[in-house]
Formats: sequence, C-alpha cells, structure tokens
Amino acid sequence: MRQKVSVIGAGNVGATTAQRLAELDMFDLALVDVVEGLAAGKALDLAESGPVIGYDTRLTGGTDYAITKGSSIVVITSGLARKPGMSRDDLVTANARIVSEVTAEVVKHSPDAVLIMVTNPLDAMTELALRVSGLDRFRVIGMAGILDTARFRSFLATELSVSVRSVEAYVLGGHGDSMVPLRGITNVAGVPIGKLIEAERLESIVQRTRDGGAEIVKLLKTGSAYYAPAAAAVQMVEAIASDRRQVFPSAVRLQGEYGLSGVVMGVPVKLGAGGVIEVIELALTTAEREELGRSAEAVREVTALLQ
Ligand code: TXD
Repeated sequence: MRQKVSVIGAGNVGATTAQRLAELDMFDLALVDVVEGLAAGKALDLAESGPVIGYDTRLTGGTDYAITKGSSIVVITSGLARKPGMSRDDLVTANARIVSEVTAEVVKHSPDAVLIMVTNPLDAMTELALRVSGLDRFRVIGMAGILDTARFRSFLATELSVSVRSVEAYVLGGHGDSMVPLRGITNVAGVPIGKLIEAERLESIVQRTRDGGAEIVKLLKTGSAYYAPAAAAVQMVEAIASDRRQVFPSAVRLQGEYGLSGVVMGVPVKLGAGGVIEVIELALTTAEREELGRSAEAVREVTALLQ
C-alpha cells in the first residue's frame, strides 16, 4: 500500500505541491480546500493527467477532512498570501485562525502524521500548529529554509556562471527579513564564497536573498511565489517518506540547540521517517551566531502576537 500524503489548501502552493507529488507516482494523495469544488476539481484534473504523464497516483479532493484519514504526512498551505507592500508578519491574525482550525481537523483524522507547515508567517504558524496538535516538536516542521537557500544558491550560481548543483549553502533563522545566510560555509566545489565574490557584491546577493519573496510578490502583484516553495515542500515529503536522512534547513522548535530555546526557526535538520531525526549544529562564526540570536528575537516578536 502506498503512503498517504494530504495537502491542505488547493491554491498556488498547494496545487503545485500536489502536482509534483502526483508525478512522483509514490503516494496516494488527498487535497482539501475550504472553497467548494476547488480541491475536488484540481484533484480530478491531476488524476486525468496520469495517463499522459504516466502515473497511477490515486487522488481525492474535497472540503471534508475525512478524505485525509490515515495520512503519514500532511502539508499545510492554507491561508492568505502576501500582496505587494505586505510583510509576511502582516498575515498573522488571519492565518492563525485558519491554521488552528485546519491543524485540529488534520490531527483528528491522522494523529500520527508528520506536519509540514508552509503558511506564513512561517515560524509563528509552525509554533501554532505545534501547540494545537500537541505533537512532538520533531513532527511539526516548517518549510522555508530550503526555499531561502535555493534562492541564495540560484543567485550565486548565476553570478559565477556555475551549476546550481555545485553551490553549497545554508540559510538559517526566521523566514523573514532577519534570515541568516551563512557566508562562512557557503562554497562552490569546496572553494569558500568569500574567495570568489568580493564582499560588497556578496552582501548585495545576500540582500536579494532576504528580499527574494518580496521580489516575486512585486512582479506577480496578485500573489506570492509557488513553484520553488512547492518544490521545496516536496523535497521534504520525499526525504521523510523514504527515510532518506538528508540534511535540510527547516524550521523546528529549538530546545537548547544553537543556545536557543522555545523558539521555532530554521536550522539544519536530518529528515527521515517520523520527521526530524536530529538537529545538526554547525560551527558558526561569532557574527553568524549574533545574527541568529537577532533573528530569534524577531521570530519571538511575531509569535507573541499569537496569544
Ligand atoms: O516559504 C514559505 N513557507 C512560503 C509560504 C512560500 C510561499 C507561500 N507561503 C505562504 O503559503 C503564503 O504566504 C500563504 O500564507 C500560504 C499559501 O500560499 P499560496 O500562494 O498557495 O496562496 P493561495 O493561492 O491564496 O492559496 C491558499 C489556499 C486558497 O485556495 C484558500 O481557499 C485556502 O488556502 N484556504 C483554506 N483551505 C482550507 N481551510 C481553510 N480554513 C482555508 N482558508 C483558506
């Protein structure tokens, strides 16, 4: 029997995630959205793509969480996306209501699921889902670090005219303006990035990474990025479902790691069966450690709005 994966929210990120998952031909999929007909229609459309692409993924869509019963992984994308001029944090009140309601329904039908959170503000919504679900901190994981790191890697690859595959980097911290690209360990085929790009230029690439989401919101005008976010969420699903034990930056609640506690933010984690297997502690420079501390403060401020 195939593992069941559910995607909540059949909007841009949710539907694109479902499409990529369907094409993997590994899972049974359920797609839920509050808008009548939206998830059912997209699930049917995706099922009808199977004969052309060549997959047998069984897809169900609807508004009733009964279709998600027995999921081993649930990706939560439901909520409002940013409009031009809005910060991710502006979404907190509206999305908190949606994420609480959705998380409660999800765990009622799949008490043993691993939850991958996507809704913004990401770190606060992951904290909220932890509280509502009562699940272990290693089973409720936020997707942002893979995306932020992918943006950084893609800008560096373009700058140096080298394959994205040869650029190694990590972006840690909160998913917001305070995110922390680790300049110290970023390298191209082992050569430190500081030896390849002069400091001022590197800082402008770091800043473009921080503004990567806003750059796309400004271009699209009616919504935010979804191809790269969906690709990142699917990479997490695959690593967990196949117990790959691959290390990715992801948001988890810290309990002493990196000297921080009681705050959800992006750190490198080993993803495998059951979610996070361990948090990896990288050796950071003093400046990076300070930046991470400041990022934790920024996340705490937004998370405090939840009460
Ligand atoms: O890095 C990241 N984590 C992110 C986060 C990258 C990209 C997008 N990010 C956030 O994900 C974004 O700021 C939003 O908060 C979510 C979803 O973004 P998306 O672009 O998919 O938004 P859409 O297209 O508006 O889709 C949201 C769907 C839409 O179909 C709504 O009808 C549905 O969510 N929705 C609900 N579904 C179920 N239940 C409830 N209550 C509900 N409310 C809205």
